Amino acid sequence: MNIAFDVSDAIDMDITTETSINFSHSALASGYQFESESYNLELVSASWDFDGNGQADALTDGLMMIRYYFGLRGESVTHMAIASDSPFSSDEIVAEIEAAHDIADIDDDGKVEALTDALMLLRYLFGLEGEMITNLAVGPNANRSSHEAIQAYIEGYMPAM
Ligand SMILES: [Ca+2]
Ligand SMILES: [Ca+2]
Repeated sequence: MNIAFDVSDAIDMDITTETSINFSHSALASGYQFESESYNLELVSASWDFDGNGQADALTDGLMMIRYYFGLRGESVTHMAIASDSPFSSDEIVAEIEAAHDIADIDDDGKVEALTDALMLLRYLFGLEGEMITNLAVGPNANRSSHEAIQAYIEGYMPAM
């Protein structure tokens, strides 16, 4: 079972790093007992702002993501693509891209790829809209394929203003 949680904007992720998920029953079939174990959910903030300068931009964050998913590593990912006001080192930025892997499957086909997910993010960050984002870039097995859904998904992980 997969459960998606939306974390309230009122939560300061610098202070709150985890929360307990508790389970209780509302109905019990006769002859059965309910047993539950609480789950500690780690809160991880994620956005497309890999270089941490407060904005997600095409020629920095978007370009670095597509390079990473083309298989580049280390400074080949970040060369000439880090925002001048980024507080992060090259290694830290690559770690941020890796940490965002869980959100990076934009078309929800089970894998993150340069010419689908990363390309759509890059197009969005260049300011394209609608089908201009998704044209020939949605994987054949995508579970998220409409340009409306994909644009909304990308917007959901834009860094907070
Ligand atoms: Ca950025
Ligand atoms: Ca994908």
